[in-house]
Parts: sequence; structure tokens; C-alpha cells
Amino acid sequence: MNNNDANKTHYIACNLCEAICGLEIKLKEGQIKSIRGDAQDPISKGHICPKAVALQDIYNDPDRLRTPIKKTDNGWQAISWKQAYKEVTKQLKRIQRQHGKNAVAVYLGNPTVHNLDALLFGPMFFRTLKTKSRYSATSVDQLPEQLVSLLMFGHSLLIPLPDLDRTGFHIIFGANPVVSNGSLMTAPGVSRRLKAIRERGGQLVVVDPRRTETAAIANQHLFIKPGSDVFMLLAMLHVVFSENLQSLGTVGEFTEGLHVIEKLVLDYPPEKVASITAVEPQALQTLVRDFCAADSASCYGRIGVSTQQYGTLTQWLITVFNIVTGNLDVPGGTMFSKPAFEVITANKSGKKGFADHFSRVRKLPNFNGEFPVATLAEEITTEGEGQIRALVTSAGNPVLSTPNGNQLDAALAGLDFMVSIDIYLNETTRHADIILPPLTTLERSQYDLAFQALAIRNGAKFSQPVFKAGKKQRSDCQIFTELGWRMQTGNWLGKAGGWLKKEILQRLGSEWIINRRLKQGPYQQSHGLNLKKLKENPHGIDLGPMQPCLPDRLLTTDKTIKLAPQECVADLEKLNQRLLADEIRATSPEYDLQLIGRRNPRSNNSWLHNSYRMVKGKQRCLALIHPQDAKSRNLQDGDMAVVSSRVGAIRIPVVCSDEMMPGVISIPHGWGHQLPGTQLSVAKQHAGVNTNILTDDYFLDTVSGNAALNGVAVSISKDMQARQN
Ligand SMILES: Nc1nc2c(c(=O)[nH]1)N[C@H]1C(S)=C(S)[C@@H](COP(=O)(O)OP(=O)(O)OC[C@H]3O[C@@H](n4cnc5c(=O)[nH]c(N)nc54)[C@H](O)[C@@H]3O)O[C@H]1N2
Ligand SMILES: Nc1nc2c(c(=O)[nH]1)N[C@H]1C(S)=C(S)[C@@H](COP(=O)(O)OP(=O)(O)OC[C@H]3O[C@@H](n4cnc5c(=O)[nH]c(N)nc54)[C@H](O)[C@@H]3O)O[C@H]1N2
Ligand code: SF4
Ligand SMILES: [Mo]
Repeated sequence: MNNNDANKTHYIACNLCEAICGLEIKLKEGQIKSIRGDAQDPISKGHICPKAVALQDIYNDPDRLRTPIKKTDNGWQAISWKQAYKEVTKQLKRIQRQHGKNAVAVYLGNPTVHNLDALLFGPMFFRTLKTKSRYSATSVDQLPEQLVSLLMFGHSLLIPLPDLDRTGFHIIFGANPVVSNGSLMTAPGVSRRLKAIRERGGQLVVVDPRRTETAAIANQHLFIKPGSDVFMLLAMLHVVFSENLQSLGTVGEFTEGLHVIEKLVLDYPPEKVASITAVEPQALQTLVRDFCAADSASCYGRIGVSTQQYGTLTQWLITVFNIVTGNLDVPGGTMFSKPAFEVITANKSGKKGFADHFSRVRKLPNFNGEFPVATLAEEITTEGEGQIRALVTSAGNPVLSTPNGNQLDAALAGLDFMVSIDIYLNETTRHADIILPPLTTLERSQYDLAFQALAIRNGAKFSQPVFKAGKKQRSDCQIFTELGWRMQTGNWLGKAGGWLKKEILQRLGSEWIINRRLKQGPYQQSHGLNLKKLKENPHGIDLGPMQPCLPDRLLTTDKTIKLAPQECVADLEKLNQRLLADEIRATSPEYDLQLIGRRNPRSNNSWLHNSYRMVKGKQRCLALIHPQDAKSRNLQDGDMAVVSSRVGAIRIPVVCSDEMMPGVISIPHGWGHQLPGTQLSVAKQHAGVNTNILTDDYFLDTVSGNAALNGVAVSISKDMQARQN
């Protein structure tokens, strides 16, 4: 590093969460002197959250892996890249030869979508595996949104985004953007944007079983029983139609199924569902009337309504509610982005993309070539043809992030072979035979393919590496392309072709692809957008607010919006039958409370806890419980409690809080770092417990198979052992 480089100021996008804030990183003598929000980033305008400095801690972390390691009888040993690639592909080939292609499974975790190289080059490797056994964090996250978009608009990434900066009325179901910084709506500085709704005379309403940090800045907060949002939305739609408030606006001409919806919601007057939702009929009516009277309005729902039993139905009805109130594809309503790098292309495969085939053991549907991760453990442990014997994980920690964590932990221990592409030896990767560590954020370039496409304001930004990678390190591009060509089997011509492809891809790298796609994109003419231009504008380029784009952007074959997809209507009919038979019960005498999740400003799912700055201070892995529920169980603030569900039990301290709705307890996920065999010296000291030991691999969204991580029936009691100790 020369003197100029050693004292340079870099401008990059933070890739830890979906907000992709611009950061200003100042170096002094080759070390980071400061990390601040980049005030000149046209979209994030200087916003930064406490997590950003973790980028530095990850880069410097002595526990972070920098070379491949292999599990041996004498513990983990560093090996060369060449040996690692050779052994990994030899084992994968052996297992596929003996047991068939599907015996090798893949699990992709959340940081994959935040990583340009992984998105561009990962598929090259995964395709060579030719396996149907594919899983990802999608099915513990946003599968319902994607499925609804596929069914209604023709593509799983055509996700309507709330036009936060112009909306006059915003309803949030099951999201806490003030803490999470927003999801499936890239909106850096989201608190500021939400407060601005009120400042311009608009309204913000939060529907959540916990009075959250977002509820605290809202005009109104409504408590709702976990998992019952579908009924509230049905009643909201009932009010729309019964009071003749429906108006499709510009999308009316190309929207099908309005009468089906009108008929479906007839059965759900607010009074009928109130005992299920705990939402006052009067409050619900006023909410709908005010929403419809507003000049512009948007309704949004996220993790709390996606990862629950009726995730798909709820996301569907949120979208329907926006459409029938005239709030789709209009400024201030919900709209589609127009990204500089187009990620949405027409499906030419001839496959539907949903329920094309079914999982081996439980017969759950696939989506976009993946099965629900809630089925992974049983596919590993259930004998028979197609049983999973080997696993490739990349950027994922499913032991902590997917339901019935203990079961998956045990299943992974029984694999014939496992390889993890990951920067840490953690709760999941400790089961691997070989770990291949790629570069970290500060060592690589980044263009946010996924989140520029989900941004509430169009923009483009390219970040260059802050630090040069060490000679022994490898990029995701190198790792994936190398594994990909080594997996190619067949004649020497095929192998030579694979080798050539790898060489070309490695040489061209992501920059070439980005440049090409920007030049093919919608801003080439208007803004002269290409990579050179982005490099000249390191703060990023503002490409303006979202614009109406329908019906052009629709990808349904007949270019219409499907208001009433058959998959959703059929499931709703089943729900209605259960309602009539009085079978809608969230709890039982044995498990009389409902568990929900929570995020913390200094956590990022499971993997920032090895940064001391992220975990220092008071323990944050705590169970929040309503004082009444605590009292009736003889629990007091700070007491150790045992929380149990059908599948597991954990010990955790409780905090009494009237933020909670009675009958509901809240525990954050991503903790539980006490497991042996990891290399996480800081995280181990601040271990917390894994709430996904309680979540149930058989408690799923009824349509999509997405895990229902919220609304799980649990019981809580005082930990008698703790008292004796
Ligand atoms: N109970 C409950 N469970 C939940 C949730 C919840 O709300 N409640 N939320 C769910 C959601 S929304 C999500 S997205 C999932 C996340 O689920 P996962 O993606 O499975 O888990 P993460 O904790 O994000 O783990 C990320 C892994 O990637 C590694 N890593 C980080 N950066 C890189 C990189 O650049 N390259 C590579 N190769 N590896 C990297 C980390 O070391 C870590 O092992 O968790 C889900 N689980
Ligand atoms: N600091 C931080 N930021 C993050 C992450 C993180 O781990 N930490 N993770 C990132 C990821 S991967 C994602 S996907 C996003 C998620 O971003 P958000 O969707 O904002 O996720 P949460 O903050 O978990 O908010 C979910 C809310 O749903 C509520 N809820 C639970 N069950 C129900 C229900 O049945 N009905 C209703 N109406 N509400 C319910 C919970 O009380 C909670 O307030 O956050 C991202 N940002
Ligand atoms: S809000 Fe997200 S993108 Fe912005 S600084 Fe924090 S972690 Fe990074
Ligand atoms: Mo997520």
C-alpha cells in the first residue's frame, strides 16, 4: 500500500442489511480511522446504524478464517486451496456417483444476496451439481412475498414496494423497520422517512403483538394476536366492499378477479373475527375508512406476517388490499422499482416455478427450484433413495436460523460429507469437513444487485475494495468458478470447455458483467450509465423516484394482474372451513402462550456476535413477557425461566414488559453460541440461547411451506434449578 492509499478515504455501500447505506471510511497508515455515514450518498444521505462498524471488526477478527481448513483427527488444519478444491470435488463426485445427484444438497444463507460475486458466480457451481436438493434462507424469510408476486404479477421478484417518501398513510403489519432498517423495501434512514409521513400530515399505523420501537413513532399501534393477521385483512377487505370503497384506479383495466375477492370477504365482518385477532371492530373500520380517504396510502407487511402460519394468505391479502383501494402503481402507494441492472427476466423454462415437484419425505412443494428448509433435517435422516448424504452450505447458519435447530444440528453430524463456504467456524460450519473462506466486504467490490432492485428510490452505486486481499485469500468468484469446473465430468472436451469458461469468468470478473448489464439497462440513454460513470461517482447516482410501469412490467402471460390466484383462494376456503368448525386455536392447555421474534439494533441474524462492540453491555437475549402472564406463573424480572414447545426447551431470563400483548412472549433469534467446537471467542462469552430450538419444523405457512417462526405455541415456567443454584 503506498502512502496515498494508506491514508485514503473510501466511499462504499454497507452490505450488512437491506438499507445499503453509503459509508465514508477513512484510513490512516493503512488502518481504519473512522467509519461514518456518507452524507453525499444521494439515497442514504449520511444515515448509519450501530452495525456498520462491525465491518471493521469482521475484517480484523483473529477468529475469521483466511485459508481453507480441514477437519482431521488432530483437529482443524490449514490446507492449500488446491488440496481443498480437489478433496471437496472428489467427495461430492463420489457421493453423487454412489447415491445419485440429489444426495448432495445445497443451503444458501442470507449474506449470499448481499454479495455480488456470490450472486453472479455461485450459480455456475451449483448448476454443475445438478441436484434438486436445494435450500436457502428464503424459506425462513420472504417466500410468501415471492410466491404472491409470482402468482399475481408473473415473477417472484416483481415485489410492490411502499412509496414511503410520498405516501400519505402507511400501515405496517409485522415489521419493525426502526430496528431492522427495513426489508423488501430498501429505504436507508427509514426512521426519518417514517417520521416524515407524520410531519407532512400523514398517518403511520403499526399492527404488531408487541408495542415496538416503530410503534413508538407511529400515530397508532394496534395489538394483534400472532398469526391472526389474515382475519384482520379479510375484515378490512370486507369493510372496503361493504362500504363501497373499492376503486382499482389505473390498474382496473388489466386486473382480473375482483368479484371473486368481493365474494370471498363477505363472510368476514369485523365483529366476526375480533375474538380471533383481538382488534376492535370499530378501530378496524376507522382504519379502513381513513386509509381509503387518504390522498395516497400504502400497506406493508414483513417478517412477522411472512414467517407465520398464514404467511402467503396474509401477504396476498395485503397486496389485494393495496390494489382494490387504488394504491398499486401510483405515487404514494405501492410501486415497482426500475433498477439499473435488471434482475427480472421472463421465465422461459416452461416450469411454473411453484409446486413443479415435491419433497421426498413430506411432499412439500418446491419454489424457484428450492424446497422449504424446514424439511432439510428429515431429508438427511430418512433412509431411502434420494436421501441427502452431503451438504454444501454457503453464507448460512441454519443450525441457529431454521426451525427445530437441535434436530438439524444432530442431522448435520450424521452427514457423509459437508463443505461450507464461510468466513467463520460456527455452529453450522463446525459440522463441515472442509471450510472454504471467501473475502469479506472490505476486501471486495460490490454492486447491490438485489437491493437496488428493491429500493423505494432508484439508484446505482459501485463500491471498490477498501483493502487488498492477502495473497492466500480467494474471492467468491474464484472459489465458485474453480469448484464449478472441477465438478464437470465427462469427456476431455467438456472439461476443457469448463476450464476455459472458468478462466474467462475469472479474468473478466464481476466488473465486466456489471458494465455490460448497465449498458443494456434502462439508464444507458438517459444517464449514460456504465461502470466508468459509477466509478467516477463513488457516492452513487440517484435515478429518481419509482414511476408507474404497469401493465408493461407484468410478466403474467396475458399481462393481467391475478387478484385471486387459485392456490390462495383454495387455501382460504380451507381456512374458512376450519373457522366454521371452530378449529382456529393458536395455543393448547399444555402450550398456552405464543412465541414471536425480535431483532436488535446491534445484531444481524446470527453472525455479528463475534464483534465485541456488537455484544458488549447488557445481555440482549431475553424473553419479554407481559407482567400479567409473568405474575400468574410466579415469574419476576430477571428470573430464569424454562420455555418449552413441542420440539424443544430452552432456559432464558425473563423481562416483564407491557410492550407485550398478554399471551405472547418475544425472544430474539440468532443467539446460542455456546455449542462446542466453534471458533468464536467473543460470541461464546455472550452466548444467549437459540430460540429456534423452540420453533417447529412442522409448523409452516400452509401454502408455501415457509417456516412459521412466529406464533409458535409454547409454555413458560420458572426454572427451579436456577433458584436452587
Ligand atoms: N426465530 C427466527 N428465526 C429466524 C428469523 C426470525 O425472525 N426468527 N429470521 C430469518 C431470516 S429473515 C433470515 S434471512 C435467516 C438467516 O439465516 P442464515 O442465512 O442461515 O443465517 P445468518 O445468521 O445470516 O448466517 C450467515 C452466515 O454467513 C456467513 N457469512 C457472512 N458473510 C459472508 C460472506 O460474505 N460470504 C460467505 N460465504 N459467508 C458469509 C456467516 O459467518 C454465517 O455463517 O434467519 C431466519 N431465522
Ligand atoms: N438489527 C438488525 N437488522 C436486521 C436484521 C437483524 O437481525 N438485526 N435482519 C435483517 C433481515 S435478514 C431481515 S429479513 C429484516 C426483517 O425486518 P423486519 O420485518 O422489520 O423484522 P423484525 O424486526 O423481526 O420485525 C417483525 C415484527 O413482527 C412482529 N410479529 C411477530 N408475529 C407477528 C404476527 O403474527 N403478526 C404481526 N402483525 N406481527 C407479528 C414482531 O413483534 C416484530 O416486531 O431485518 C434485517 N435487518
Ligand atoms: S442500516 Fe444496514 S446498511 Fe445501513 S449502516 Fe446499518 S447495517 Fe449498514
Ligand atoms: Mo431475512
